[in-house]
Amino acid sequence: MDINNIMNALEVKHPGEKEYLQAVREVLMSVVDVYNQHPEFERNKIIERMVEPDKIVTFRVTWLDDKGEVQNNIGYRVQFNNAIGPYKGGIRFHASVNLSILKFLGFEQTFKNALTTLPMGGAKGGSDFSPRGKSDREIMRFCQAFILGLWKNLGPDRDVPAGDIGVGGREVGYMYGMYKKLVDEHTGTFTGKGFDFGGSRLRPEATGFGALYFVQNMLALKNEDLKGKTVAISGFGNVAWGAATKATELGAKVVTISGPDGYVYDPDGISGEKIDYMLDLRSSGDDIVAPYAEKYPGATFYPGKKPWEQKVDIALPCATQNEVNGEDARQMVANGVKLVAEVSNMGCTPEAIDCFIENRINYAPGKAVNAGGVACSGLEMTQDAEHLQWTAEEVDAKLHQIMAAIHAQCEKYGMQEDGYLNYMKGANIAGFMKVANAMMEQGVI
Ligand code: 2IT
Repeated sequence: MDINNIMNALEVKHPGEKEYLQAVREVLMSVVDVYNQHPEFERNKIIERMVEPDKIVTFRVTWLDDKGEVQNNIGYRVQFNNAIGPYKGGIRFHASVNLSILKFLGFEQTFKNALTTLPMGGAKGGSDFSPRGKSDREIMRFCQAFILGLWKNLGPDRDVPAGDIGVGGREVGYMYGMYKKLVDEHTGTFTGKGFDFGGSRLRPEATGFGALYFVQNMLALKNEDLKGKTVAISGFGNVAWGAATKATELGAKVVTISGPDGYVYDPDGISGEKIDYMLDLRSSGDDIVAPYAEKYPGATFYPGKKPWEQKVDIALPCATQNEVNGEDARQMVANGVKLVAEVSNMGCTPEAIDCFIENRINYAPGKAVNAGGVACSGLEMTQDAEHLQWTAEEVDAKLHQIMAAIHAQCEKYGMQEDGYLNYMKGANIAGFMKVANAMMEQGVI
């Protein structure tokens, strides 16, 4: 495989799609050696087929705001790869959403879902609609209009969406309600649904909880655990909330959260009711964390700054892509960070990842660390299909097993001769091999 040739061809076809090209390059760099040992992959153009989405749907979403004015947004669904199962992946509502971002997310999702051990293909969708400052009724009308444009492409064995940034239980409820009305069947074609209508226990917590179970596995390999460790978390959404809850439960002290306005440092630890206060901040719809420092005077708000400047043992980026850059990474290394686990998708820039790996920091990528979210979605699909709902204990036990299995795959493919575990390489190769083998066995299609 000639990575530069492939990347050049891709750049000509998809000019300026920087997040997508970044995600593809990272995977190609990780898998090139393994790929070259399989001439049948090259003959069947596995890479060329894998980096291109199977299908992209774009549609206009027109809805009425509270003033009765007509609003237009763009809706997308990128069905990336269904070699190992139905398309599966979240929906993102954020002003920044564009095709490059959704293609990078769909590409990553394909490998992540492969790592979960469950039969799910990769997809992602969303809209440039910004939920910030919108009323509940506006959100509902937007969700309904979005589904009017998308529903024909979905189905329990075809494509199963879920939440992502800007899409939580409320939005999934509104989207699923409209979907159900249109198909006139209660098929469970969304995950992240409310528990009363087919949702899974622990789905809201699963991304954050799973991430901490993964971190436990990373630490266990070094005969360490979370007790007494300080943790920097970015973001203050659903994922940050789940991660802070579990980190605290396991004996660590979470000292930061962040928003688009800056970050909060709380030396006493963000625990108990302070964690739940995050949810109040989120539901206010303002998208800022500054009020935390007014409510809890022991904390300090740093406007316009990132939490990575604080000295901590563990850093958990939980906000969005490329939130840790090379400069941040160098500062974290200088401050003696011991472990960095991306909970956001592609949370670190390539420069930051290089810095962590060069310095032998215990670093793991999002597609391994945050896979507990979509894994729990897979468990929700199973529960819907068998018309049963499991207890939180059953779901949690499975989540533990799945995160341990993902860690084992990283270890199998990422352990270097010098004893450094390169999780990025391990996760990329493990995910790639599963999808590549499935594509090979299904012929040239
Ligand atoms: O990035 C992700 O894995 C998600 N947003 C969750 C996807 C899902 O289908 O649960």
